[in-house]
Amino acid sequence: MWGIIGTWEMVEEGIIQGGQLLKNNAHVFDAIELCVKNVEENEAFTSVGLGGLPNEAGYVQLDAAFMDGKTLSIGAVAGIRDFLYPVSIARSLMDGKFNNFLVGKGAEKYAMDKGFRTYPMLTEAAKEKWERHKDQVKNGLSPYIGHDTVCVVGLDLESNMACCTSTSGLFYKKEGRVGDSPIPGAGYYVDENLGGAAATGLGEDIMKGSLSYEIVRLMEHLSPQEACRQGVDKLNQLLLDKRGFAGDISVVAMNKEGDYGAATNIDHFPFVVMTEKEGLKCLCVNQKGEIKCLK
Ligand code: SD4
Repeated sequence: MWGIIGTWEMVEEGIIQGGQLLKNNAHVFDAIELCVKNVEENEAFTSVGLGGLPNEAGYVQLDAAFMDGKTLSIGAVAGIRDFLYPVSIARSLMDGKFNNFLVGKGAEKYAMDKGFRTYPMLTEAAKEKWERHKDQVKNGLSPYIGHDTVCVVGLDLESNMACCTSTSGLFYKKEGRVGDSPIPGAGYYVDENLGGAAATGLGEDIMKGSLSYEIVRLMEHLSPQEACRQGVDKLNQLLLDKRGFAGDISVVAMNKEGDYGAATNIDHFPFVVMTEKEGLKCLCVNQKGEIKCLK
């Protein structure tokens, strides 16, 4: 059995590429990395990699992570700039026993030393949007728009599972701000005995519930769909009870059988999945848990 699931419509082409690899017996690491690289290098997407919207200081500040469901190895980078494929840097950081999660200058030095490809990640379009936004923010608009992390969970024919994330984070975030996406347990988690889950939305709130870890644990007794629904509903309610506000929270998950699920507390959360059982599906889920086919 093989399968791959990812967040938002932008992931469709990458899911098809990753799915093809899995079908041909590739290792899950290669399939999910290819999928996310496809999103990172596409400058049309304003929330991941090239073309990502900049932080308050005006540059694109990137976070990415990779996790192996067999060994629980984790690799992650946060707050790096001007590397084309942050996900590949994160993957390579899984290898060592120490120094698996690097931030800022240290992460950039590591990536340079390892020969990862540098690239000017701020496009003209993103810069223009930043210029316009800067003026609007002065007039009291919320800075936190234009966010959508790519998160992918995969299962290969040898039953290996892994997941990864990549994001430019929230538009106009403070310099140095890190969200949930590179944080294990919050933005992603995978234990191939159970399955994997990954989250997108307001990192500050997703972290408060260690949401991806919670969903993976729930998959011990529940289907991925039910685990996603319970995980999101519980955190959403907890945030409302304790703080009177819950930011956007959306998740995808897959288990070792290739069954999948998704849940959200927003009106419309699109996701894309390709499995041996069902082929390619572009779906969306709403906060009631209703799933619709997008095409
Ligand atoms: C963050 N979770 O940096 C990311 C942003 C995101 O959909 O996923 N938005 O908080």
